[in-house]
Amino acid sequence: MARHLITSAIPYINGIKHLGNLIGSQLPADLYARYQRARGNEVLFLCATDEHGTPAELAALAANVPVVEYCREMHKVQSELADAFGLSFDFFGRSSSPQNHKLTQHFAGRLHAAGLIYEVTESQIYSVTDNRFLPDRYIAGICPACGYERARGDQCENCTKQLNPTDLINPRSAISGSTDIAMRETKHLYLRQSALKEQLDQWIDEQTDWPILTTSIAKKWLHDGNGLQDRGITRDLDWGIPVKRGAKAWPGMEDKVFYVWFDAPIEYIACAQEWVDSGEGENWKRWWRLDEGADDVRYTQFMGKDNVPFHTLSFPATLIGSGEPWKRVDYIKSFNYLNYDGGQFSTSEGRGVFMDQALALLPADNWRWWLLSNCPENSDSEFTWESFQTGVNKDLADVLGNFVSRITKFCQSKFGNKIPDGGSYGPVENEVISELALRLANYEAAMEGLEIRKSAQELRAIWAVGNEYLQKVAPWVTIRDNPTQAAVQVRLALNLIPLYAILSEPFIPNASKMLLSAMKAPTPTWPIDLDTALKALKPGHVFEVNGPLFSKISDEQRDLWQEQFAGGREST
Ligand code: B3M
Ligand code: ZN
Repeated sequence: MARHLITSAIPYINGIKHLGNLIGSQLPADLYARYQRARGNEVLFLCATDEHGTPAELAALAANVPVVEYCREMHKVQSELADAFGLSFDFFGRSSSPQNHKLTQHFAGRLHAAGLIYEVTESQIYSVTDNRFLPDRYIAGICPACGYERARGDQCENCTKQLNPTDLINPRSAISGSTDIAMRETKHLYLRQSALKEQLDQWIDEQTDWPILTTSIAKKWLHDGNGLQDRGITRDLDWGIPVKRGAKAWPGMEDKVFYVWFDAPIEYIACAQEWVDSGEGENWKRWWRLDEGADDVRYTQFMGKDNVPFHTLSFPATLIGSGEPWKRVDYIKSFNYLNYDGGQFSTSEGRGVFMDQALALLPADNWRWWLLSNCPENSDSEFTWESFQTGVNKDLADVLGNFVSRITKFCQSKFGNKIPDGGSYGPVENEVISELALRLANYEAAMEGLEIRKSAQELRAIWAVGNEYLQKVAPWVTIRDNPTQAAVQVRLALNLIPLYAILSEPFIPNASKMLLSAMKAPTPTWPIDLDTALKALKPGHVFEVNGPLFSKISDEQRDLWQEQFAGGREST
């Protein structure tokens, strides 16, 4: 039995996530976790909320609640939405947990002892009106690259360029809007990533099977310009993990906290500790410590492309620099962006479809299927209402749903609610089985290789085999002259349903559950032997026909939704 540690990038706490966020990390991570569990492998699937940094403080300010309370509430909201989307985390932690405080300070202490942290006195933007420094998103202004008026101190949301607060034109405070801004000196800690460049470079070179998107971003940061830059890992903020060396104070750093990107990846480890401390897990070290049994773990991370530098360079630098035997990632699956109807999804502008809104329209499986089968894997992709309608209507309703309802209804009308007896496979049945065997192998290879769109295509093709078979043998015709022959046709087709259920489960877990319960079938297990699987429902086995599995989206509905969502939502 293989052991899989799987983490999704941890979503910022600042509001409900949109579908672009969801498909960029959490949903594909869930697909993989479900697939590996179904194969009988041991899986630890972790995610958390990313609660520090300026996004959290600003969102709390806008909501007019203390940041501690804001984070507690939003963690609950995000956790409930994750459940409703079927995200099967073994634990959904919080980067503000005591475990993460302690572990982050521990890493800082180790890095300091190894000579990998140094102090820098630098000029930073200070708001006289607000009486504080304005790091990252506390500062807004005009993007020097594209002219966008509401660019933030860390990044322009319009053109995605990474920025420093001092790059902005006409900077203003994001808290008060004040332009009474001065430069003041402040002291910060820097992580000497440059000292680890050789080791990181070599490690990235060894990852020959990683997606190009992942390695090309890592290589760019390693080699562009002056090579890998050291990074500031502290901020002048109140909310965050206090700067300490292990349990000891850090002289001169008393009023500062660690930068959100320093503590957020450490939460992957702390999350496993939270899982154990909550009483759900037993031993986090056998997942994370190479000296305590983690050497046979395969660790896969999922994230959007903007997160890649932090996972290929900064976080590994923290782990390597500690000098301790921490498990490092084996495979990084990264994603491009999902766009929304001719533009970008945007949290701050409320543009696009957000997780809560999506579930108010249709069950999670509809969204899961469309998002996964159209995920921005090799390039950006785009959500349009028309494409969504097509995915739901054609794939789910016409192919899978229609197959199930056609064969169950036909059986019910001719043989009753039970698997009919008699007859045996002929050439057509054997052909169906060979085609399925081929497609199943393709599907497994694509899932193992994390080629998500390809897996979806193979799955769709597997569903289509059922319809094609029915079309070809036409049991409704066969039954007139040869009821025994019709019985074997119906029996084979009905046996495809539990097979489809297990293969589809990672994509559409609820529909899969409904199919298994309608067929009163035991969950088939991997490895799938088709001959056995397709005879699992024996003659006489009783099943129950339920309502349609998926409803179609009408043109009117589609147009209505498109219009409703055109205005955007109030930003959260
Ligand atoms: N919260 C950024 C994001 O949600 C950040 C990821 C952290 S992963 C350690 O895109
Ligand atoms: Zn810009």
